[in-house]
Amino acid sequence: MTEEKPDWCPGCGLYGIQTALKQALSELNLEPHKVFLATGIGCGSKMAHWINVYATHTLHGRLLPVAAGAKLANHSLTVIGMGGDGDGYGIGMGHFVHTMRRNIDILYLVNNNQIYGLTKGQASPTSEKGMKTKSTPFGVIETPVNPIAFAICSGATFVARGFAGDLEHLKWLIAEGIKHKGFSLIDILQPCITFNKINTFDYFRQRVYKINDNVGYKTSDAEAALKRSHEWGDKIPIGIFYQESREINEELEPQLAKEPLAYQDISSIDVAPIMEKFV
Ligand SMILES: Cc1ncc(C[n+]2csc(CCOP(=O)(O)OP(=O)(O)O)c2C)c(N)n1
Repeated sequence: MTEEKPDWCPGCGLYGIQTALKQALSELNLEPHKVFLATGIGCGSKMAHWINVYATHTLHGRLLPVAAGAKLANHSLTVIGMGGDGDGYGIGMGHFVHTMRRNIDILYLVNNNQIYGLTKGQASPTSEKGMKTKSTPFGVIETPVNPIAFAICSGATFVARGFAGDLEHLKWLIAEGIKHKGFSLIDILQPCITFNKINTFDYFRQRVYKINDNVGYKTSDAEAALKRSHEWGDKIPIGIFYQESREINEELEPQLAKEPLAYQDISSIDVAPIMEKFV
């Protein structure tokens, strides 16, 4: 963390995400040195500089391999990844699917503003069809990625959607995501007040509703969650869509059973033959 203050546009949804994240970490009493945050490249990815935890600002679309590597090196850490929809659902999509199916115990926050913010307003994989942007002056022609449906089908064991305009709910989701053992995705509806004039705070305030308030909704039912994930229009569901308990990658790796790799004594290992071979 630096002494600098966030340079996000005044009114950006990222301030809400930052507050909810800080409050969740503090309510869980997680000490800063026990948390590692890996971010990609984008407006939201600058979060690495403005939260008092260990953090690395990685490359565009590459935060998940870094987060997974950190978790495997020291699985006693709480590891969080954060990046934009362009970062995670575009260039980073390959990493996204493989980290989910491995079920590595990390929380992945996607600040989904449905636009490329940092590079000033090009269409992203979640921009709505027909949306006019700097890169699509006649409107987006592709069908947007549905991250919730994709995550449910790819092996994520905690799949949720939050809204940057509902801090209490988002804080709760983040805390649940951290407590969940396994890969957690929280796709966060994040209005970009400068480059996305469609999906605004008002747009979401009129549409979002909380699925977990519905007593009949079961987060263990993957088929129901998948069906719900396709709801996007006059009503937009937020909350925990799906949650299951499955063995995590760290439990299946025999080398990690004894203790975190970072703490294992390697003084008796003779590295000379390896050095001879490669150097
Ligand atoms: C390999 C690579 N390709 C492209 C870029 C340029 N670039 C930087 S951020 C960005 C997209 C930002 O959008 P998003 O990931 O949705 O994050 P946001 O800024 O909206 O938070 C792009 C294309 C880059 N830095 N590195």
